[in-house]
Amino acid sequence: MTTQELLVIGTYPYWDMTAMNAEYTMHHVESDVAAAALPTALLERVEAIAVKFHTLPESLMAAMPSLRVIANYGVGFDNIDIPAATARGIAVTNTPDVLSDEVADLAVGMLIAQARRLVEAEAWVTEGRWSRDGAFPLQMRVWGKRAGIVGLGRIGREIADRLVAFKMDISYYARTPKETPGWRHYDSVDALAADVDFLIVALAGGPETQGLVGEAALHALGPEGIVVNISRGSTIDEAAMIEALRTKALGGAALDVFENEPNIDPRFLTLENVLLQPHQASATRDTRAAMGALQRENVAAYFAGTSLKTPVNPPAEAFGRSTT
Ligand code: 8YV
Repeated sequence: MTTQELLVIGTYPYWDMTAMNAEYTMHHVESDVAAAALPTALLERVEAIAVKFHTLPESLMAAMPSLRVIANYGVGFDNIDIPAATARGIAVTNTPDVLSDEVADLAVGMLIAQARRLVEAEAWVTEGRWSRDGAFPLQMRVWGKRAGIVGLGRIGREIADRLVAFKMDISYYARTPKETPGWRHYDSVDALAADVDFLIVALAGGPETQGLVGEAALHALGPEGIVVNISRGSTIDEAAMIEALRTKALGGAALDVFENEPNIDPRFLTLENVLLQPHQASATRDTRAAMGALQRENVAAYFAGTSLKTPVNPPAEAFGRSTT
C-alpha cells in the first residue's frame, strides 16, 4: 500500500478491488452520492478517481479541488461531465478497444436471437408446446439481409465485420464517410433505415447523439425490420420505439441498453416483439478483467507522471501530477 490515495466509486469484481487496494490507499464507495458525503478533508486532497457506471457530476468535481484524473471503467463516458472536467483541468480516461469484440459478439447474438425468436423457441420446448401444438412457427432469415450500422466506430466496425461473414450487405451512418471495403455511407439515419432490414446502433452516448434514431427511422425500418441497440438508451427515442413496437410499425427490437437503467420503462415488459438484456454486452470475465486493468493503467500513469493510456479529453500532457 502506498500513500497515493484513490477514490473508487461503484461495484467492482473482487480482482479489481484487490488490485486497487494493493496499489493505493483506497477509499471505496458504492455511488457518487456516497462519494459526495465523504469527509471534506478527504475529498479536498484526493487527486484520482476510479469510477464504474456512476455519474460524475460537476458538483463532486467542485468539492474535490485536488482532483486531476477520473479513470472511467467503460468505453462510454456519458456518465461524466466532460466539459466541466476539462474546464477544471481534470483528465478523463476510458477503456476502449478491449471490449469491442465482446460487445460486437452480443450485438450479433441478439440479432439472431430476435430474428429467430430463440427465447420463445426454447419456451416452446420447455412448456411442452412442441409435442402439444407441433412445430414452432416459421421465423425470419438472418444471413444475406441488409444491415445498417449506426455509428461506424470501433465497435460498429467489429459488428459490420461479423455481419459480412453472415453474407450481409453493409451500409452505415456516420458524419463523414469512412474507409471501408465498399460499404455504403449514409449521412442520414432515416435514409439508412429505409434501405436496410436490420438497424444496429453503435453510437457513443451523450448530448450529440440523443434521440438520433427517431420515430421516422423506426417507421422507415418498418414492420419487418429489427433494431438492435448495444450503445446507450439515449441514442434511440425510446417513447417512439415503444409505440412503434406496440403498433407493429416496427417489427422487433433487441436491446441491451435503456433509459433509466436498471429501472427500465415497464411498457417494455408488455411487448412480445422485444429481446431485453441487462446491459451486459461487455460483461464477460475476460473482458471485464481487461477493462479493469486498463482503468488501473491509466491511474498508474497519472501517478507516475507519464502519458495517460487512453485519455478522452484534451492532451494528457496538459495535466501533470501536482507536486504538492
Ligand atoms: C459497461 C459500457 O457496462 O463500456 C461501456 O461503455 O457500457 C459497458 O462496458 C459500463 O462501463 C458499466 O460498467
